[in-house]
Amino acid sequence: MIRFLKSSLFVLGVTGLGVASAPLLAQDEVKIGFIVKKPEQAWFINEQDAATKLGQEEGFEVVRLAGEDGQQVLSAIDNLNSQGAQGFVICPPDVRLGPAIVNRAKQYGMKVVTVDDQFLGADGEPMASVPHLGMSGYKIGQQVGETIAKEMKARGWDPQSVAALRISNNELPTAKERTDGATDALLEAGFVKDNIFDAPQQNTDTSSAFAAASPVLSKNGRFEHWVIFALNEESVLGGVRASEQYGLSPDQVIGVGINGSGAAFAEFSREKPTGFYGTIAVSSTMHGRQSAENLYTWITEDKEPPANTETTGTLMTRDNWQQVREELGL
Ligand code: FCA
Repeated sequence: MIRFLKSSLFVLGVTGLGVASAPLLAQDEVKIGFIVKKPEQAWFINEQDAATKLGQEEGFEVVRLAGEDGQQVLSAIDNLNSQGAQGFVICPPDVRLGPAIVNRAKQYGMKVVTVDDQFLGADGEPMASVPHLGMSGYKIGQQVGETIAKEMKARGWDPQSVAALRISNNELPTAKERTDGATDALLEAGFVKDNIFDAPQQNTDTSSAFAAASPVLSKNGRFEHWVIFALNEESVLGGVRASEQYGLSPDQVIGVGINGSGAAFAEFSREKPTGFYGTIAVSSTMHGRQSAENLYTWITEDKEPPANTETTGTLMTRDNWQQVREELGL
């Protein structure tokens, strides 16, 4: 703290400007929050780990917090303020909380960047004023659809015999982009449009996907083969578990997820293959590290991060998962 005061005064003396406009120096005590909507999911654990590691390397502190609903997010911000944090990275539990979160941060003079799920403004449009880093949802969705189509061909499935379980979350824009991308790629590859069935999930986790998938499978028992896709691998795994419970065998199911996190590694490590064929891996390490770095640079050098950074993915299957994991630093 003494160090902090000293260097702030130094900046004041040299520039003659008020404290508010003096950027912090890198050696000052910088503290940032990293708030995530699902702290128990491997994707978010890895993001927070990567941010913490960067902080250790560069000399700033990262406070890891859960924000599973609006109330919890607002108290997390209050908590960060009382600890003297200068800003936070957040993946919000509901993108429509954007304006409320930005207001609270402004009250405290904190900087905010979003990771993964971008805020929506009151007009329902993405809040371009908040720097964002996330996956390029539509393109990654297309990779999912192309992977499924290729595997259907490899297995020699007749398109008429195949149904798609589309586990959807249309309230969340990145989720809709991903499932739209997958749908378009499948249709382009000749998938039968009427054979696509929606299973709307309440949340972005395995149990909500399982609950959404089960009734759709039982209602459409006439199909011999199923493909499964969703916004992430946790949800595809929920669909795959539902297909097993319904009595489908792994060779009747092609599930392709998105993320490439511990949930997928555990599945690929099973002795026998399951209906979870693959996942489009994105680097959660890079997401956590880069978003924290962007915020840190903003705080210390007053350099606002790019408005929107879009990341890409790589197909990971049972055959190559360890290699892809290494390449992406996961
Ligand atoms: C959303 C999903 C996560 C992850 C992230 C990049 O937040 O819920 O699983 O895919 O986007």
